[in-house]
Amino acid sequence: MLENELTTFLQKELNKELKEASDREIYYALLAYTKERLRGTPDITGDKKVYYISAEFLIGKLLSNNLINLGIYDEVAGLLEKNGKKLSAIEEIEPEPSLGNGGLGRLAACFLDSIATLGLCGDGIGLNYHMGLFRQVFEDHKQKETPNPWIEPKSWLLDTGIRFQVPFKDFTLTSRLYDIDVAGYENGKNKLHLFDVESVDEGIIGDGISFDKYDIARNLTLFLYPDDSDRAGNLLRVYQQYFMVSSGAQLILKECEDKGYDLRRLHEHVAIQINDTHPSMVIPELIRLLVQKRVDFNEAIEIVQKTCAYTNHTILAEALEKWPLEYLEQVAPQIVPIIKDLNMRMKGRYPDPRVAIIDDQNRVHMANMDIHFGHSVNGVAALHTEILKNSELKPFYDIYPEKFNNKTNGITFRRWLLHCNKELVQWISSYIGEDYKKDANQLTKLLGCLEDGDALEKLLDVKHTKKVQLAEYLKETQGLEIDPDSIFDIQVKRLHEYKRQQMNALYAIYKYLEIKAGRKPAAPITMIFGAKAAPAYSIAKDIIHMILCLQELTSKDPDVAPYLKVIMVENYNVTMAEHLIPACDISEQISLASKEASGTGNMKFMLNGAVTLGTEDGANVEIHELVGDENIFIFGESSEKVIEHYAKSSYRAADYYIEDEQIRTLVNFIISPEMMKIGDPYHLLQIHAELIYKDWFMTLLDLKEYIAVKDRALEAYADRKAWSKKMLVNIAKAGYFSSDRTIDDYNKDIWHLR
Ligand code: 26V
Repeated sequence: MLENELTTFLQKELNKELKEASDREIYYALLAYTKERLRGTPDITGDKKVYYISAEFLIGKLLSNNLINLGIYDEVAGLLEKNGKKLSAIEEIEPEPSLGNGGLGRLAACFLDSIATLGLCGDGIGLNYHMGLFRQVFEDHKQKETPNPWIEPKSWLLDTGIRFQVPFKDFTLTSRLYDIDVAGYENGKNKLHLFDVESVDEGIIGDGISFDKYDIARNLTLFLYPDDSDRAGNLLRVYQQYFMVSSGAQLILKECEDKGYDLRRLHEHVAIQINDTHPSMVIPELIRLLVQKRVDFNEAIEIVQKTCAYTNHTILAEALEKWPLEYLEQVAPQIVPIIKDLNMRMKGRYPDPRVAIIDDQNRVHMANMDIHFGHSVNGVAALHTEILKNSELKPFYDIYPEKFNNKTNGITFRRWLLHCNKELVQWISSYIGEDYKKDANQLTKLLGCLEDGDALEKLLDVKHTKKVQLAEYLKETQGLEIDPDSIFDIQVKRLHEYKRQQMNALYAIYKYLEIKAGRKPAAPITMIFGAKAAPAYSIAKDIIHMILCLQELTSKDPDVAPYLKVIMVENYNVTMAEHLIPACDISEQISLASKEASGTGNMKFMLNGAVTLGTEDGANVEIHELVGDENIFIFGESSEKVIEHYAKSSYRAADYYIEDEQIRTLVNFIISPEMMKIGDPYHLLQIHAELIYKDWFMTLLDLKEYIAVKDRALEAYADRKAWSKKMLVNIAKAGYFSSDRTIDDYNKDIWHLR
């Protein structure tokens, strides 16, 4: 039935036979068809609704995801195949919206999928950045940023016709609301609301990603987090944030009024989840709007407090937003008296300066405002929440122990298993049936196959197939050649010193020198990196430079190339992740303990049968507990010891460099003639010096143990049967990390919908 309907629709849309149409034509026809199907999917309704406000929604491509959630993927793929077309090729046409930096934005996207899948009434609120994050290109072994336009005349965006006025100090802008339908897995639909400024102008973009930072009316929704290294860039960020929350708050109140709710009972109908501090101004803005609607000021504060909840995603002080009051005065002076009032109330009650909203330098601590004037504060993994309670936010925990709770992150299994690894889905289903697709905990049934030699062999075959597919994909899209019979060791995530890509690069140097000395590995190794660096983060860019130099060095050296390949994929994004993750053998999760709040890539890799090589950090701790010592490779200093090092300033990288010959050799290789010939001496010297004199994230502290444990992991890979058991246990225990579980926890403890 669907086949007939779809054939008729496509033919009408294409104006020709399906066989005769190009992939691009078919993509647009399928887009139109899928939008139509989404339109016909019932809205999820409820007496209470959650609004997940976030500056980032890293939604990835939507076609396949929507087809899966609408339950029509197989039929569509089948029909295309009958006509000599491949859905996978058609997917390639879709531009990827890059509306996020990394984990935080991708988490928001996974959450929307799970909220709808669980049938909970809940929408996302964010911004419609026309260029998203930049597109990364490599030139002279360096990252260059270029714009990444993703909005085509035909896209997933629906113009709602809804407009709001957002008042700034010197002018007022009109916000336009665009929606993207979010279908739950075989369930109804919610919405992602993306606000755009009516006067935005792509024409003001100059070289690369440069533009006039002062022309707010034209630039406001051009880029995600434009360069924030100067005042103008920071102000633009505040403009974006206020524009988002004011539009969002107006929408929330409008929806309540349209339904006839009493705004004094807002908290009975609305839950607002503040995703990190970027949307924190929603608190004073809602208070302002309620007062405008004649709610008493004190009552408005109470209502807003009962409505809002805050999620913390990092303990890194430099990432916790503290806006100078003067910026807020410049952008949205109408909320400044409210913030000052909130500050005075808390100051009167809690004189401890560490819990002040406005500090003695007149900076507004956004997280502090959220904690005082929200009803819940959560961390994103068990260890992270403990660190918040016991150190980073201890003064707050002492005041409000009841507000603190943990919500360990999760990932949607629709995208990160059903969509990206159909071969593994088939393998799993052949042993435990299909129930796990709706109840991820059922995956533990796979443990029954642990002694089934045939099942284990087939699992290895699935992995090999995905490795072959990845090799083909990288060859086609980036001209990179890798050997599917080598071990795929992968580290993909944003580039940050605390994630320690530099430590992994030092391992590559170690292996290179070992091979040069005649000590060849049992199986060839392919080390794959993927990472974007913030445009103004120079050390991160130097690390990319070092890796790209190692890529050239290893590939051009005939002694080394057959045994060790180092590659860095260009423009790592969600689509690339969908290809890399299913093909991975060793998942690198090597952040300095205490610094990675959770990680979510770690969960995606585990679900796809990779074995983690990691520190006891973030959700790695929970992965370790679930799979046991046998099925993970753990190394590194504990978070307690690391925190102690910071407290006592007792780590000195230079000591390790001076006292350990091996460390010295590896670090010095960065500025060896071999490397200098390939790369830019200035940048190599920079990163060399950084590692010896600063090394703020303690690379050298864990380096030796990392090398030893990584070597053990690579050796363990040789015992194929034992390795396949590790893979199986990882897949079987991944159910806990379904974002359906996470969202169910948020709902039970914080939102209380239904
Ligand atoms: C932001 C910045 C910006 C300024 C320079 C330094 C810096 C360092 C870290 C960050 C991260 C901000 C928040 C964030 O993205 N957190 C990530 O959230 C994920 C979802 O909860 C979580 O899995 C990651 O561990 C966490 O880093």
